Amino acid sequence: MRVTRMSRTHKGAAVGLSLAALAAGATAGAGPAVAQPKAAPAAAADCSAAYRIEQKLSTGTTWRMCWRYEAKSGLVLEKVTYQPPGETKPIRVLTSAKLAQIHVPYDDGKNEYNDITDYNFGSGLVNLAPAECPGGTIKTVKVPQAMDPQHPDVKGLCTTTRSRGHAYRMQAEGTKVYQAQGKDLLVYTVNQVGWYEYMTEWRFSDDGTVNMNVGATGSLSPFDYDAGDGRGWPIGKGATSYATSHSHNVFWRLDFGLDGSSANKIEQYDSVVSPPASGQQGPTNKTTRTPVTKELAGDAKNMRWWRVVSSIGKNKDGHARSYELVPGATTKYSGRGFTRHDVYFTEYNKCEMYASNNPLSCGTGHPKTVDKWVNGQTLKHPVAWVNVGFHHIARDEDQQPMPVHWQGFSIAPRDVTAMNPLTPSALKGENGRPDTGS
Ligand SMILES: [Cu+2]
Repeated sequence: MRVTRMSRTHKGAAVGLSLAALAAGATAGAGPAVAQPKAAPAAAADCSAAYRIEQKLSTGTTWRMCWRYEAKSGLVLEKVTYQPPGETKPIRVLTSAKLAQIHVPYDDGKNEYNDITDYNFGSGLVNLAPAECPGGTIKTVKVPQAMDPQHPDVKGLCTTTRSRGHAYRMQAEGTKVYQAQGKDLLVYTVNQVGWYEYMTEWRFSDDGTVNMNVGATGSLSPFDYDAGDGRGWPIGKGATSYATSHSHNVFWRLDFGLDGSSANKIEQYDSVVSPPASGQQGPTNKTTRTPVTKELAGDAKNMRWWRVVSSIGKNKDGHARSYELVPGATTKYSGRGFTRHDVYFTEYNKCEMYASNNPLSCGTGHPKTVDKWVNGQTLKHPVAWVNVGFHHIARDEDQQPMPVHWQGFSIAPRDVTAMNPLTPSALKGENGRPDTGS
């Protein structure tokens, strides 16, 4: 019921709770053993069955991972591996992946929230009805510092599969069509923070792509309806209720571990288009690779991208395996230092866990925000922090409930396998320069 919900504007007491959380340290929740899909024992992820997520998709790709749950970030996925058809062993992608902050500054300057660190986002895990996890399994999570301490066990972690449309299509000679319908493993939770409910969704595709998104739904805060000119939008009758505009700046922390090694390399690519030189038919485009050897606060740009490269693993073509960061739509918020950049690569430090208001004790004078952790260290074990912003100017449709608005990004395999991992057997010979038979 709405009346039982706490508004963040009334939630000062929750800060006290989060201090208690700090003292206790992040604790993993335990869920009861849940039936898992069968797997070859040798390939199972290195965690007990209750914390294992393993799914072989109908297209032949298996994703495996371990999960744990903490009071701040909520769901943490660890030891994530990808095994497409034709690979004899799981390929490690991520050592650890989680939300690292949801920063919500209101446009009138009156409120600014760090939901993950200051409002124990993870503790707000809610029960999912079976219909919210169609075809899947809802795991029980023991929630640290649960909102209702009498009931810390929450049926709140859904794992299921979903079709994603065409994985590929190719017209061959005659009437033959090669086509496949792609499948995803979905892992998600819903966490309540004030009047908002955030869906944290991880989508593992059979082609090796991982999509991570946060969806915001629930209700607009009823205490923020008097925004002045340029700071809000009228959403009730006439011009009486001006919902205050605000940003949702979401940070993810990805600790890659390609091929099981933390010693990944970072590369930045930039392409520059030039008009046709004399005698040339068209414009040209030159792509430059820049190794990122030291910590970086990166800004997205047209024709710029980054990848994380394995230092030990190669695919069967002899190319170094890598994962590319694929940006999602973002609206960068310039109000704080840590929101001013789209991606950060920092050297791993076990006490640097949250992008802002980092509550862990890193020693005297250690900064609390990710931007300040970029201070020239050589990257030996890089951690990627991705910042995706959404400026929410409310609209009439936001009542009621508020439709889910999504923000996020992807990581896509680049040379992890020598060919399309879903290649049909008839096309397995088509790798590289075509054999013209001459
Ligand atoms: Cu919003």
